[in-house]
Formats: sequence, C-alpha cells, structure tokens
Amino acid sequence: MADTNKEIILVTGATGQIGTVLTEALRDHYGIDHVLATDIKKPEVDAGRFEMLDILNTQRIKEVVQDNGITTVYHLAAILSASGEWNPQKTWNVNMNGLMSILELGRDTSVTKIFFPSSIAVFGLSTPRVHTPQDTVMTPTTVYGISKEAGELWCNYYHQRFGLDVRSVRYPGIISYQSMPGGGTTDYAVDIFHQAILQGQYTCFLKADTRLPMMYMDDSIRATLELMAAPSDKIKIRTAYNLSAMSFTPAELAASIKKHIPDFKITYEPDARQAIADSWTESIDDQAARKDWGWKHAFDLDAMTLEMLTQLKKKYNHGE
Ligand code: NAD
Ligand code: AKB
Repeated sequence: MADTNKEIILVTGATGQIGTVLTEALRDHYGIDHVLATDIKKPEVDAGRFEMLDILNTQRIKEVVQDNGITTVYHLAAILSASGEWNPQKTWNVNMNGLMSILELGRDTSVTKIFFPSSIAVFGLSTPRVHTPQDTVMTPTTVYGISKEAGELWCNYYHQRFGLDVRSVRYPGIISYQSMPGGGTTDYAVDIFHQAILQGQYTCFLKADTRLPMMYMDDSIRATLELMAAPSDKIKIRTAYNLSAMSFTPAELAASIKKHIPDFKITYEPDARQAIADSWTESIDDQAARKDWGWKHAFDLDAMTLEMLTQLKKKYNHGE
C-alpha cells in the first residue's frame, strides 16, 4: 500500500461527473488537506480546497504544483465523446495538450505519480466487438477516442523513457447518482434514472439494442484507488488496462427499471450519438486487470438499478 500520509494530491476536472465523487473519496482516504481540487467550473458544494485552473495554462499548473508540493495528479479534465465532436480542434487541444502538461510535471517538479483515465472510446469499427482483448486493433472514430488512444501511448512513453509512475484504465460508461455526466455517448444510462423517477418515461437517444460496457460509480472509484495503491511492480501495463463490470442495452436497462417502476415507458429517437456508440465495442476482456492488481467488480445491472433508484428517490423526496 502507498504511504497515504506522504501523498499530496491534485485533481484536475474535479467538478465533473467522476471528479466530484473521486475527490470526496480521495479526501476520505488521504485527509481533506491532502487533496487540492481544480477545474474551470466551481464545485456546487464547498467541501475542501479548490482552485480555478485551466488545464491549458501550463505556467499556472506548475506554480500550483510547486506552491502545494504536489506528489500525485489525478488528471480527469477532458472534453468527452459527444461534446468533442462539436469542436474537434478544441477537444484535441484540451485533451492532448492538457495531458502533455501533466506528464511534463513528472519530469521537472515534485510530481512522481499520475492517474490518466482512458476510455472504451479508444476502440473502433475494426476492433473485435465482443470480449474486446487488452491488446487489439485500435481505430477510434471520434476526436475524443483519438486523443485517449494517443494519450495512452504518451503515458507509456513517459513511463518507459523517464520512469514516471503513470497508471491508467479504460473506463466504460460510468453511472452515478451523485453527479451528472458531461457530454458523453453513455449519458443516457444516467438520465434514464432521473426521468424514470420524475416523469415515469424516457426518450432514449440510442437504439433499443445498442449494447455498451458500463460500470457503477462505486466500482470505478474503487478500481481507481486500488490501481493507484497497488505496488508498482504489479502494474505491467502502462498504456491503460481494460476494465469491465457489465454490458447492457437501453431495452435491458429499461426492463431492470420496470422491476421497480412497472409503469415506466421508454421510447427511442436515435441521434448523432448512435454512430459513436456503434463504433464502440459491446463487452470487454479485463483479465489483465484482474490478474495484475486484483480487480473485481461488485455491481451488476440489477444491483446498480436498485442502488440508483434508492439514492435518487431519497434525493428528490428530500427536495435537494
Ligand atoms: P466531465 O465532463 O463530467 O468532467 C470533465 C471536467 O473537465 C469538467 O468538470 C470540465 O469543467 C473540466 N474541464 C474541461 N475543460 C477543462 C480545462 N480546459 N481545464 C480544466 N478543466 C476542464 O467528465 P467525467 O465523466 O467526469 O470524466 C472524467 C475523466 O474520465 C475524463 O478524462 C473522461 O474522458 C474519463 N472517462 C469518463 C467516462 C464516463 O463515463 N464518465 C468514461 C471513460 C472515461
Ligand atoms: C463518453 O460516452 O464519452 C464517456 C466514455 C465512455 O468515455 N462516457
């Protein structure tokens, strides 16, 4: 296990869907004063140290790292798959140059360890669709996927060339009740729960039979903490580990919700996000993560549905 008392952590993109929950988990684990949250968007709740920081402001990032003696960076700031297609150049700039600035910190500052989240968006139309292997054909079609694939290779390069302890997973679509997603193709799987409770119906932007890999937020946070805490010699892959929990279609998710809300209705109006979803794979082989650092998911579709509905009902009934 890492010496939790010595790590001083910087989180970028900390007010996004994952950052909101990961920052809280890091504060619980390492202590509130050991975690500095940053983003270009202020947090809804003031829960600890926060600084506005644009990932493209390389000079300011360095100052923040030096002023705070940062040792570890969780680099979450990015523009996601669907939003990314509105402005490909900006997406490339934020996703790629943002990562390069963070990796460079490992060469000339106190930063020794970095977490970079990759995505199932690195896969493409010529990638094997079922049980997608760890090492396989990568032909991403979105600028987001291209930036994640290039990012994985840069992470590996900085590890090989400069010995930087950089670790990464290819997250599937993440489902959470605590925070809303920020412009991805898997966002329907969060929206559907809010609309099921508030309206009793949902219009899905993907077709009924679009199967995608997904994961409940609790599992993704635990995976991240476990990966980062694992002894360095257990981390055999320095691009990014495949990571898996469940795969389902919108129709299967609706059926799971109907077990609790029998009158729930779903209709389908596929939009431009359908082509992105169709370019991704259906299920993921994550044996390497399970073997190397002991990854094991806890939530399947029905367990996740029950937890999402329970938490969101509480939230809406309390008028939050
Ligand atoms: P999100 O869109 O909810 O959050 C991203 C955050 O980055 C936002 O708060 C945004 O304000 C911030 N950001 C954007 N541009 C910035 C800039 N120039 N400087 C600083 N901050 C900036 O995304 P998320 O779902 O929380 O994803 C976090 C990370 O995990 C991303 O790298 C994403 O690619 C990856 N990921 C997420 C999922 C998922 O399903 N949520 C799946 C795979 C990978
Ligand atoms: C998106 O849909 O863009 C993200 C992801 C899978 O990377 N949720």
